[in-house]
Amino acid sequence: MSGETYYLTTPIYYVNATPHLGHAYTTILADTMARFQRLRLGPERVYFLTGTDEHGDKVAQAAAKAGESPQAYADRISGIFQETWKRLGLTPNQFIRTTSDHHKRTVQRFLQQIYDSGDIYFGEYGGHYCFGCERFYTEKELQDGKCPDHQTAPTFIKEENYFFRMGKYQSWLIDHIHGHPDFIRPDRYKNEVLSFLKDPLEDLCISRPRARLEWGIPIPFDEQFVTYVWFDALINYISALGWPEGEEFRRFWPAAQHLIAKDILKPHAIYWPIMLKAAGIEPYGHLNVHGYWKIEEAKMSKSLGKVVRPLDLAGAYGRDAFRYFLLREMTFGLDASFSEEALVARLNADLANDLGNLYSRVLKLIERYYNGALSDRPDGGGLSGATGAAVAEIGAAMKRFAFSEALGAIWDLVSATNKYLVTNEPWKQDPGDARTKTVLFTAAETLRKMAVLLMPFLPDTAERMLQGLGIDAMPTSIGLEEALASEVVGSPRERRVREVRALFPRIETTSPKPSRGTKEVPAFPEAPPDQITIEEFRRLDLRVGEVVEAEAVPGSKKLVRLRVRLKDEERTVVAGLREQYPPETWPGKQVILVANLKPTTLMGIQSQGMVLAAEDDAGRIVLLKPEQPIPPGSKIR
Ligand code: ME8
Repeated sequence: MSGETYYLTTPIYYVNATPHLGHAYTTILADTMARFQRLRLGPERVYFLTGTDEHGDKVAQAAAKAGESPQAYADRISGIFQETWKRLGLTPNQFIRTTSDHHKRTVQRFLQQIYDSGDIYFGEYGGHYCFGCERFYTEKELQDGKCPDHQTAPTFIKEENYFFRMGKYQSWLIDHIHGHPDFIRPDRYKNEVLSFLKDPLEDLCISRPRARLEWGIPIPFDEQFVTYVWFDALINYISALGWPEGEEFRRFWPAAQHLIAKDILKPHAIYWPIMLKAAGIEPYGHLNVHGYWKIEEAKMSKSLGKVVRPLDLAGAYGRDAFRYFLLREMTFGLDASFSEEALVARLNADLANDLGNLYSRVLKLIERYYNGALSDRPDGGGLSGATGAAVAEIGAAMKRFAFSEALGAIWDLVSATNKYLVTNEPWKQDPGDARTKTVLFTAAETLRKMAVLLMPFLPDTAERMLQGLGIDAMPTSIGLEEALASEVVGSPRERRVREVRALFPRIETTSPKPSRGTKEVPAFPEAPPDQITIEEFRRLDLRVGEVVEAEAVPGSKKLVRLRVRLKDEERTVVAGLREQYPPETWPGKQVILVANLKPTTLMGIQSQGMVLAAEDDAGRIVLLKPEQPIPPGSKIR
């Protein structure tokens, strides 16, 4: 294998706000790509960087508003970003912070170098400054005299500053973009940049007087000034790798790819390549630009009060379901609309129905027919054409960051497998027939390959699928094709299944929201506030469940994690009843479960329902159970 490496970065996010859907989206895309490349090239050849952007006016103002020092404030918000990525299961190799000493030294070194080579000069500038964007606008760029992004009037500021000679490199940049057709992709963004470059490029003001802004990296050759936040921030992409001498810089920089949204195209497509050129560093390989998530057609932003919190969504629906929706719903490069209804619809249709049912169906048949072990089957290749097609399509799509297409290719394989089963109907055949065994073995083998293909996209689900198929060792550094074929990921000659748990619970959508533009219709006939109508009561899906296993939740005195069987599915339920009912007392018990409770995460475990108990005035708690045993799943009316 060649020495191919892969270096992928996300923007470093401002710490003036906590993570929202947009931040989560870019970081999840990058994580998916990093996992994909790790599978393809081996983990040691891949480097995935994210982090936080902590200097500048915006952050200084947010800190002042919060009544904290800028550093304490940046520490706190950066910590929330790091914790959020951890809880979403994201796997960056490094989380960089621009207030780290290493980064500050690198920025100063970079500045000194281009100052020494004559690309920075001192001068006076008067211009329209937008504090929200932290930059000057030309008359032409303003819309009705206002900042086009913030819709606020800029402040006219005249001051002395340091300037970077960007204009000098304009024709070099235009030539570079023409010479490397996918330097900026998709094409619409390349065209936008080229059209911007038709006008002469102004030099970039790269300092801010300390008298006006303290919160920045001091300019090494003039202590009266700090560095403009964008000039500081962009350098993170090389300071993280230890530029100039770092071994990681040498290995990974030649394979650099940036991932951003369209809002920060200009600094990445224009300032950054020119900064690199001026410092004698090769330009990055590709700038990959995605569109914007909109909520009800509005641009999502804190100021508009439309913020979607990634952890709330991942907690409610599961982090893989959240991840799946984001990856699948947005065509790379274009905008998309976010709604919780659309997320639930995809979860029910694609995950619970198509993939989840296929998986449960195959594993249950193998369990029922062969006690879970299907061995020495001659040929598991009945779907190898469809699998090969999926692998090829995924590889091609991922080269273009077409995540949605890559998932589409996996779902084509899911459909092909479902169709194969419907055609062969193993559930109607004699388990002893060689053909029945071949069909089920082929389906199980395809599920195994599907799980490997899903690893970058739905990592938790892929792991559960492989475990259900009796495979514990996850493939790592063996290449995608090898991972599919490999004995490392379970011997293709034998397929054992373990307990079958539903991969995704279906989310019941009993009260569809009224469509936009219509008057809100009350969902139920009105009742006095302390009473409920029979219709309201019927919305509760109360079921009898049977506890199959129970264990204490580590780190909690009260919580116990239960596996509760309903008719033909199992749920994980976290109950706060451990003090009254220790884990060993649960197995075999019948309980009453609120089965359509919105899932919620407790101590990192998703709870899919609630067990009912009664409490007397003295606080004594007893569990409710059916008066006589009744089949699990029975409905309570
Ligand atoms: O611009 N849809 O930080 P930032 C999709 N610190 N992605 C979105 C989004 C949306 N509605 N909103 C935000 C900065 N994003 C600078 C970057 S890099 C050297 C410095 C994502 O916190 C998207 O990745 O404003 C976008 O580019 C980024 O967040 C902007 O994050």
